[in-house]
Amino acid sequence: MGWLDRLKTGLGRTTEKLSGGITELFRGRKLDRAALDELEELLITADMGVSTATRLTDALAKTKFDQEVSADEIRATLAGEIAAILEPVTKPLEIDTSHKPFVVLMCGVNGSGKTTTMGKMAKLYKEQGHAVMLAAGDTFRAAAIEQLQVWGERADCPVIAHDQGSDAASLAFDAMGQARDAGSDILMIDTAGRLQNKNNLMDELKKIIRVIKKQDETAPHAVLLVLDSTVGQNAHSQVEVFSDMVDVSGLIMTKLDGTAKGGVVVGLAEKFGLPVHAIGVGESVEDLRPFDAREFADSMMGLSS
Ligand SMILES: Nc1nc2c(ncn2[C@@H]2O[C@H](COP(=O)(O)OP(=O)(O)O)[C@@H](O)[C@H]2O)c(=O)[nH]1
Ligand SMILES: [Mg+2]
Repeated sequence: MGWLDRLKTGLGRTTEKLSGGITELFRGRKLDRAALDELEELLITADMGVSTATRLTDALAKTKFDQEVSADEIRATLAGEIAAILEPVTKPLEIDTSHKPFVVLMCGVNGSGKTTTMGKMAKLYKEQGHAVMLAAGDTFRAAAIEQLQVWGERADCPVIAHDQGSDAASLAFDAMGQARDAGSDILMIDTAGRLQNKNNLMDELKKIIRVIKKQDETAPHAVLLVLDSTVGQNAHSQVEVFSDMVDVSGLIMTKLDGTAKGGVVVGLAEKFGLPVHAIGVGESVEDLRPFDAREFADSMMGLSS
């Protein structure tokens, strides 16, 4: 299966809700106030958020108010508007090779997909010819360390790990040194995501960043917030919470395949304007890809790009 098919299949539940919903709404119908309200509600239930939903319906009303409209016209117009919202955040993660290593810090709540995404990215970067090192910075759970080691084997990348329960910052410090000694191009550092104790997590992340900067004051070069799309609107508060703790430089949206809430990506783009580097639509390496505004918008509306 090629990427576009994976994307379409992955976004299936969101597409079904949106595209299917639009078909139901617009059967030989005028785009009057009632129709706009119903459409707005549909967009909100796909987790676009209220302000994005309003913006999208306003855009439709501007050109088509009180006209007979087909579901296809609505889908095409919405896809265009959505792509326009997503365009500014479509930015693949650029690896600046003048940094050696280019340091990537992964953050996000437990279960959001940090370790898996890191493993997938490591494999992709490795295949592109970069020397990649991984650091098992979620020292809280033994399973998290083992999980990263499995990905390390799969991606054929060394994994720096300390014992469970050890200090994450000292692991990060050690990893920085080892990556430099080994001449690694990219160092990816995993972290724990225990948001239950926000202050502890904040202290831990800040300490990790402090020790990284001791070895390279320009690092970390990317701080990626991994968000589970199935949490819908809750993703907004996760962005706020993590942005308070660290300078989030970009987002990765995972598990778009498990939800009809794919609209959350659009709402996040509109509200925060943070780059969306990649999206995950399944558990395998092939299911993680750089984000593309047009592809995403068209897939969500059930159009073929
Ligand atoms: N369906 C699906 N599952 C995913 C995706 N990304 C991650 N997962 C799964 O989500 C679960 C939690 O991922 P993990 O990387 O351990 O999360 P972490 O706690 O943030 O490190 C694992 O079972 C992953 O396989 C995705 O894009 N789609
Ligand atoms: Mg993990």
